[in-house]
Amino acid sequence: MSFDLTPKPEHKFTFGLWTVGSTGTDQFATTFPIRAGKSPADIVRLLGEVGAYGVNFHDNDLIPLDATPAETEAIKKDFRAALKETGLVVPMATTNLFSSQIFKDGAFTSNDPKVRAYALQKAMRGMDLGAEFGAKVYVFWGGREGAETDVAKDPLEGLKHFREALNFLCEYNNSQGYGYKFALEAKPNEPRGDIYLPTTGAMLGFIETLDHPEMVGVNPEMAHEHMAGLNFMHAVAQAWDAGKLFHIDLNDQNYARFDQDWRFGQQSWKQSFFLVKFLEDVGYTGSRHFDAHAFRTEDYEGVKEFARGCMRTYLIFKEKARQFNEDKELQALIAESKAEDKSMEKFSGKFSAEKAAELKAFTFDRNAIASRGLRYEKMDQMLTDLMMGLR
Ligand SMILES: [Mn+2]
Repeated sequence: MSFDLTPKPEHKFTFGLWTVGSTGTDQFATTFPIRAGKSPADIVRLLGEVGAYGVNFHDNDLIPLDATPAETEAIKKDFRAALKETGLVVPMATTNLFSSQIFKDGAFTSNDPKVRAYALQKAMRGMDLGAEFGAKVYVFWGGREGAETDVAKDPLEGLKHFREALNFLCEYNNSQGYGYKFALEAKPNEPRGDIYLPTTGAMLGFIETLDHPEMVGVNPEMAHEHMAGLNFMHAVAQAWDAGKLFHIDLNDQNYARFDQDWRFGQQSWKQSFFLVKFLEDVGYTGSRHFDAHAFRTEDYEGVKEFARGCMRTYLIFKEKARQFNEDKELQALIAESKAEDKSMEKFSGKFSAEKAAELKAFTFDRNAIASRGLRYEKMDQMLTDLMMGLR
């Protein structure tokens, strides 16, 4: 093997405190903790040891919900010291608007105005905390912004409340001079029966209805789109095309299952390959954030293997993408499949009445065009060979 698989700062590999810090309980609390909890500072040290670039947090990953001011200051001091010691940065922060019973029917979209106001307060305090550690991206994952039944909760009202909250927080961002970019993360369901704005595409449509659409983009998560049975890379491409790919959550997942949050590349080699190739080809420069958990079978040595594996697999696919792009035979077949034809140029691009008239009058040989084999079978097998090290 001739290529370097060592994670480096320029790769922008980040993990959440909640990812490698997971104690292995599941979301239904049917299992007890498997690993003893680590302090935020010790999680930073673990990430430093495996070579990560950054660490992200929810407000309550760092500061427990009911911490006293003295406890809060002590935790921040330790955390800051660990960042300094390891050189890790905090590119992203977010709010936990889902783990407290007050959010049983949502946060920003709750029917109860007291809950909505509390959620806003919590988000502002979370933004203060993130800014204190230099975060520039603020993620919103509305885990409980949804319903099990539409009998009393109106999705139109929900969207209105969600919009009002984001508009308020955009103004707060400006008033404090934080310079955050907001990134909305979609998920189709779990923990709610249905979560509003269930896909990245839905989020992209919603963003255009906000007061400050330029401040708001998306944080697509691989597992969440796969839960919905969708092609993740296609969602990411749409976000990129819209100039809205502000952050990305990498992990893995079997299609149409519960939120499995596996190590990046564990399951879906090909989808992961195309995703990495996309990010590298377009020149995405944001964080490659692994929002995933080690198996519940693991001790902290296994957690380190998990974290190293996420980064290693990314770098393997990055190298494979380079090989793909430099594979002359493959590239020739791709070019051939596009059947460049200069005589068609007159029909493309901007509309004109003359062009439309000429195109309407043109005769196409439909059978001849359709009879051409595109050789996708050959290329796809070549990709398999390439990925398996046979090219
Ligand atoms: Mn996520």
